[in-house]
Amino acid sequence: MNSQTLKNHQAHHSGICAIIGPPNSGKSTLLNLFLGQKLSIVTPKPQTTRNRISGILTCEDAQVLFLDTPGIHKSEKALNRMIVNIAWQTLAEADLILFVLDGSRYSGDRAMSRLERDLSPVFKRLKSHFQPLLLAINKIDLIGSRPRLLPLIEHLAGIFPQAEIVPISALNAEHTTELLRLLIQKLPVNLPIFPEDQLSTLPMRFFAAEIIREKLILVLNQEIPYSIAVEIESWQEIPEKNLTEVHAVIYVARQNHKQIVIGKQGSRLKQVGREARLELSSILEQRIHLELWVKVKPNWYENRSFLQELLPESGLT
Ligand SMILES: Nc1nc2c(ncn2[C@@H]2O[C@H](COP(=O)(O)OP(=O)(O)OP(=O)(O)O)[C@@H](O)[C@H]2O)c(=O)[nH]1
Ligand SMILES: [Mg+2]
Repeated sequence: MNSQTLKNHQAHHSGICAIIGPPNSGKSTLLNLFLGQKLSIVTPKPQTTRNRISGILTCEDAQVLFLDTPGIHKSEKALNRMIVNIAWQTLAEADLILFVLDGSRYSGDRAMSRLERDLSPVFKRLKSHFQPLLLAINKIDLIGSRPRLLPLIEHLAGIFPQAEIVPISALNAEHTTELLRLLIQKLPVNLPIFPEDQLSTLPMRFFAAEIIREKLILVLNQEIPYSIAVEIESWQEIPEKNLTEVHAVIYVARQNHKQIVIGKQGSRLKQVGREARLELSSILEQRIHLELWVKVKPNWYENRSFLQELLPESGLT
């Protein structure tokens, strides 16, 4: 069946949807909701996502390759600039752009000047992309009365007259089905690209490293979560035992961070290991033997070859 035949009968849409927006706006939460499964890590701290995360949604009339991206923000730090670059680069590959912003931050007093201050350079750059644009105003569950959103909606409609604007709550799945339907209709009429049971283009070991990093971010404070990297050193599947053995290294940037990550008598590291193992085990439906090591790699975020390994899509050569 070719795409013309599909057009004449029930149209099947497929394509790439890039999910972008400021840090902490709920991009990864929304991706997970669309997929009906947690794929991208989520924490209350900004700059959680560091890579481009692919998630494939297959339904009867559509297949969407979602690309969740790191939050776009301004920073002097090389690592942050690299991860923001990953987000912008992703747009070039997308058929459709889904921009997610935190509506609760832009409602109420002085909200529009805050929006201008935070996002006007981002909007300017976004305007140079010509793909269809959907603007999701997220976290509406945090906004007491809906009319408080009107100035934001009007403002966004003024900047992006062609865009669809949809207020949603990714946390409570409010208006997210409507958003997904809209999004699918805007994708090209095309056949599916991936097998229907494929959930991502990334390997499981990548997600294992992310799960460990998520558990670390959740137990650590201040700047430490931002100077941690996780790498899977070995991954061995032993089918006859229904077991996977995973060895992972947690890199910290400073000697004194090592003890903080390990905790008193290893308690913090044990907690992280236990939580990551349980999550991995339930995803893979098998037993997991997880070993974690903490290594000091001084200022790893300035080490180009290490960064290249860690963030292969950053464009670093
Ligand atoms: N109240 C509320 N909280 C939300 C909603 N969506 C996401 N959150 C919360 O916002 C925080 C950030 O969510 P993420 O999905 O990690 O945000 P992100 O945009 O992927 O963040 P980065 O990866 O850092 O760019 C988490 O604590 C989420 O639970 C929502 O609709 N309502
Ligand atoms: Mg994220």
